[in-house]
Amino acid sequence: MIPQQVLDDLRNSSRIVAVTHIHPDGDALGSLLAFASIMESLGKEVFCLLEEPVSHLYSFLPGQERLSWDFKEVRAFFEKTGEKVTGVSLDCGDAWRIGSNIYKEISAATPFVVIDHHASHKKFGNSSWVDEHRSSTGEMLYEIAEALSAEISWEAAYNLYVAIMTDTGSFRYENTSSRTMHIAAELLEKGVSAEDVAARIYDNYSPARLCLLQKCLGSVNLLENSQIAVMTLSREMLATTGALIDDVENFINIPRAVKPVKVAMFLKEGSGGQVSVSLRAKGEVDVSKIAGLFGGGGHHNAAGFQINGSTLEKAEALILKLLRKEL
Ligand SMILES: [Mn+2]
Repeated sequence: MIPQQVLDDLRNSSRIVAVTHIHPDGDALGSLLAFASIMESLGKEVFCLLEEPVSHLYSFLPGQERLSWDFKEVRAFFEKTGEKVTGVSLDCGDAWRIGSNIYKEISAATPFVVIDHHASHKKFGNSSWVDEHRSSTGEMLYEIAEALSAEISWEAAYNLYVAIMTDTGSFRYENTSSRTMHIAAELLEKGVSAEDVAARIYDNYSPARLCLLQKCLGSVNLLENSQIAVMTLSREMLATTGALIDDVENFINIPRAVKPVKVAMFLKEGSGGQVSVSLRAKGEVDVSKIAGLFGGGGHHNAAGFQINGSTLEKAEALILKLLRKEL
């Protein structure tokens, strides 16, 4: 059930600043764009604010001219009239994941409405709908649109479909329910092509991305009788292939797909001793618990976090110690 306060806050707002999490994925961007379209169909004005430009992997999303990473523009939006601006956070499990720069820019937004499905969600905002059993924020927005009797345009349907498809690993993960499939079917009814979305998400490799994949796969180590797979990305691999950091999206699903693997870990070397860690699990291991120990978060089967002042080797040893206990 959608909390009444969330629906009331959305109904009563005429101007909205909508945000999502940093390093936005398909659910984050698809939800943000769909939300703007849905609310605009109700006559509301929506400003979609991001911390940085959209990854080239998602440059096909319809309506992305709505997105802005220009803080001057958002300040102008706040100043335009005396009217209050409602804040809406989509797919964000923790206030800090909105991004500290954005958080400052939107601090005047009130009320602040939160819609999310992360198991590790830490409550924030004035009203919220958080349901960890939902496949995606996109799935939740479909129901919000229905509850508000809003129109779902082709553009909104396309973006919601991207959101749901990417967060369910193409309707394969345990978060895929019969309701997820019903909603996906409704979106196809609105003219979205499942083939088109799948091709744009999965058949979109640049030659540099393939070279990077070769190097990342070359780094894979299977440990603990192949129950743990470790994959690493060094800064040198990026430099020599000419690929972009966004290109690593979905790489981790390959070691995860190895039958005996229960947890796949992907370590990415950043600058200044920063290591980003993605964990993907199958079955009982709860990787959001491990991510939580490092200040990160996510879902039972997919989580991430960062370690500062470390190296790939040190970070790997540290996490392996924790993972072995969970097997
Ligand atoms: Mn999501």
